[in-house]
Amino acid sequence: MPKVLTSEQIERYHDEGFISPVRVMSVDEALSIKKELEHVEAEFPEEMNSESRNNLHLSFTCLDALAHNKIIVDAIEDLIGPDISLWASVMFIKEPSSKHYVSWHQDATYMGLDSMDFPTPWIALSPSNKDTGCVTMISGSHKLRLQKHEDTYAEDNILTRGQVVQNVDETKAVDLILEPGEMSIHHGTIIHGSQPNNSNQRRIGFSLQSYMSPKIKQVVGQNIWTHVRGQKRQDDDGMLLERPKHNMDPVTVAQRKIANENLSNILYKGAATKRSY
Ligand SMILES: O=C(O)CCC(=O)C(=O)O
Repeated sequence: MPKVLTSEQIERYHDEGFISPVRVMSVDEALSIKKELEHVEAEFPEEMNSESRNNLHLSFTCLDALAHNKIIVDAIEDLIGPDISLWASVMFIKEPSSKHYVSWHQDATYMGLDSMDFPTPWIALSPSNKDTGCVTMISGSHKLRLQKHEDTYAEDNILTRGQVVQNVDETKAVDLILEPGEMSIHHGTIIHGSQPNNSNQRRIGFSLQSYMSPKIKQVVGQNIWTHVRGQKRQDDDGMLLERPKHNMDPVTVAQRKIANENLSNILYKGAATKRSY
């Protein structure tokens, strides 16, 4: 018996490669997390900015709470079973009237894992729609398996390498319109991207990329995982990420630094250029 998702949603995840929308919390609750986030962003600009956007759940308790949110994790359990670890998290912010976009890509391409079958929830902390530059999915494209990606490092492309898949069947594109407090969940090989934010407000999405069972192994580089629920992974080499006891907890801030260096070594393996995120 699924805990949060309906059988129809689970079926859709397998058939189309994504589910959207799923309500995680009220609009007011999400906007109060946004407020808290913008407060810590202003207070600790070195820790959180467009270049320092990975694994922020290790620095700020409101994001740690999202990574362990019962509704999110129950939905993930409905898809992958009870033993769950988080690979990393990414904060995707598009400023008002910014040209920033995300090109068509598949997440699994540079993650260096021995499986590509894992889900990523993307939680809206502000309205995400055509105007603000919502995420768009190519329905069913997760069944294509990995496509060739060209690394462009295009200036306004906020993906690590500006990687892009060509010849995408855009007739299958579905815009994921989310209110604050709603999430989408997408598969590791679905082709997706997003357009610039043409509105006068920020578009903020927190991507928990990705939740996985301990059966999935890191085969390129070394990742440090956040244990979430059930059986712990055995491949942490003694390093376990802790949960921040308060904002900017020095223990987890130090762990974040190491985790992000490892992440960068994984994501940019063999790349000619390395960005700072
Ligand atoms: O936030 C965006 O626009 C893109 C998000 C994305 O590519 C992801 O979460 O995998």
